[in-house]
This record gives sequence, C-alpha cells and structure tokens, in this order.
Amino acid sequence: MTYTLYGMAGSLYTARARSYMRMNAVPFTEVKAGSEEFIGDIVPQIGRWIIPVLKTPEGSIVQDGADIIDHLDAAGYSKHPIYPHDPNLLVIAHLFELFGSHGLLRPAMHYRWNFDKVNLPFLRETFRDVLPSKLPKEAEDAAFLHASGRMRKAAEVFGVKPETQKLIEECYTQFLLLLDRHLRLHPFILGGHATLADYGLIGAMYAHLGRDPFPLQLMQIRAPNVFRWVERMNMAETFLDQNMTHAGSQLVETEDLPESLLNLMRFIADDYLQEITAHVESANLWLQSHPETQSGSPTNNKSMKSGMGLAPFLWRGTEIKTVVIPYRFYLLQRLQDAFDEQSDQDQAALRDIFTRVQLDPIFDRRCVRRMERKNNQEVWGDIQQCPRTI
Ligand SMILES: N[C@@H](CCC(=O)N[C@@H](CS)C(=O)NCC(=O)O)C(=O)O
Repeated sequence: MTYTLYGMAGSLYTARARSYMRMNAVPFTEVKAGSEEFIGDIVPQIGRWIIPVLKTPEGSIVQDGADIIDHLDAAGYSKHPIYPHDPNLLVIAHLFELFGSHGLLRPAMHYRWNFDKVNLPFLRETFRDVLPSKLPKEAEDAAFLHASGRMRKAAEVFGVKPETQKLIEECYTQFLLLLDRHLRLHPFILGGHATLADYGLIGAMYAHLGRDPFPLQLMQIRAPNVFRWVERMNMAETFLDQNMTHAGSQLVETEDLPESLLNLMRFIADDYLQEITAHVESANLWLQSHPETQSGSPTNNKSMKSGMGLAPFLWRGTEIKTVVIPYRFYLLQRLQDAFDEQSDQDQAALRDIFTRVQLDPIFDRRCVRRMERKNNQEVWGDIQQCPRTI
C-alpha cells in the first residue's frame, strides 16, 4: 500500500502535498521529477510536465496539490479534520490556502533568485531533482542554466522587478513577524491541529523560504517560531508544548478569534486582495472577448503563462502587473463555494469577520465562468450566476 509522490525538494506545490503525507503518516516513496519513470511513464499520462503527481497503490494518477490532499483525505488518512467543521474557520482555512499557494510567490521567487552569492550552489544541487539523471557535467550545467533562466523570467511575471524588491522584503518581513507572533501561542494556523490553512502556507514557507539558504537564515533569525512550525509541518509525530495556548488538538474559538490571526488576515487584505481582484477582472474581460470558449475547454494553464496575459493593479501604492493564472480561480472558487454553502446566519457572521479585516470583497470577486479540473488540468466550466460579480 505504498504511494509514489513525483516532485522536487525545492518545489512549492510538491511541498504542500508532501507535508500532508508526512504529517498524516501516509506511506510513500518520493521520486524525482527528472527520473525516467516520471518523464517516460507519468508525463504522457498527464499530457504536460507538471509536479506534484501522486500515483496510488492501485496505479491511478492524481495531479495537483489540492486534489492530492483531497484524495488522501477521502481515503481516511487525515489524523484530524483538515476541513474545519466550523463555518467561519472553514472559510478562513480556504483564505490561507489561496494566499499561501499564490500570494507568497513574490517573496518566494525574490529570495530564491536574487541572492545568487548565497543561494546558487545550493540551487544547482536542488535542481538536479528535475534534470535527467546522470547527465555529463557540461550538459547538466547547461540544463540548470536553462531551467533557472525560465524561473528568473517567472519571477518577473509574478512581479519581482528591481523596483519592487525593497517593498517585497519589507512586506515579507512584516508577514514573518506577524506569523511568528501567532505561532508562538498556536502550534498551527487555526489552533491545535493542521488544516487546509497550514497546507496552503507551507508550500512557499518550506520549499523556498524555509529551505533556500538566504531566506532560511532570515526565518531562523527573525521568526524562530515560524521555522519551528515549518519543521512541525514536516513530521509525523504529535507536537505538544505547554507554553502554547493550545495543548490539545482543538481549534481556536470562532467567537473569540485571536488578534494575531486577524492581523494575518489584515495582512492578506493589504497584500493580496487587489491582486486577486485584478485577476478576476482580467479573466472576465478575456471571457467576454472569447464567447466561443466552450465548457470543458482547457485553460492551457502553465505556471507562468496563461494566455490571458498580465493584469495591472496597485500593490501597496505601486502599480505592478502579474500573470493571470486560472488555477487561482479554482482556489478562490473553493473559498466562495464554502461561503455559499452556509446558512444566511452563518454567511452574515462570516461577512462580519471578513469586514473587520477588510477582506469582505473576496466573497464577491467572482469569475463569470466556473473553473473545473478535468483530466488533471484546469478547464472552463459553465457560466455562473453571481449577482455581485464585478
Ligand atoms: N496547481 C498546481 C500547480 C503546480 C505547479 O505549478 N507546479 C510547478 C512546479 S512547483 C510546475 O510543475 N510548473 C511547470 C513548469 O515549470 O513547467 C498544483 O498545486 O499542483
């Protein structure tokens, strides 16, 4: 009953699936994405080179971090519910899933690719995970140059430019300190056990920001409790620390949400709300000018190219443009679906909480078409009724 996880140690999206698998003691072997097995066997089944991919003991294939976690959750591996039962916590968990998967791309890429003196020898080794095995030295150097060149370009379309670097560092430091303050008292984002919120955040916080040499040291020095959480998110043992508010596995009280959690949500409002809004607006305009788009047609999503171009928006007062990635709408839709499923009373309570942290517009920023996943890729779904669509 052993699973196979195809990925890379330094990959953000592999990190979230791996974290779930380690924490919930799923038996698995990790195989490098540069292996012949992955290239020869798995890529043709998926139809594109993308990680992470899970192969089940029965031989079926699941691509996508969120879908892998859902698959294993449905198979009964979760030690504790990863989808909180409380409606408020459930929607907050989805918020962190969305922000963690995409809102941290700027610091992740900046701290990986703009500190060559410290990071580059390590990255050369780490990238061997995705290069074909046993390449001669020269070919390996050339392959690394090509792969890292693509990633440096990706950093630019995520908004990492010489003129934004300082702001990226200031904002990330602020985020680290807020997270550190929260994790000093709570072992996980929503309290006593890991939920979707933690699995969303761990991708960038481990693969790039808690593993590459430069940002790792920054985390250890400025935010030791964040570093400890990163360790905790990669181990199967139960963690007990009586200094923390949560000695057991219960989650925080929804009537009395910790101020440190609300502060993290305020950070997300300042840092990410404009961006996701701009992306939804861009996609809606694109869909308007492509009425021929059939339900079920693939978005041709790649991690750094989407065919929908770049969306301009004001990021903390500075205009930047970032690439519109359809997958974000899939995660945003999960949050909005979780909101829609609640009773009127629970929706009102959620609006209250989200209004307190200036995040209430996130319920209304809707893509006019649903985003589905079919055959392991994002496809446009049906037109959706959304009265408050922007
Ligand atoms: N939605 C996906 C995103 C996966 C993704 O973008 N993975 C990156 C690596 S971390 C990738 O494979 N990119 C394709 C490429 O670099 O060509 C998931 O969570 O699985």
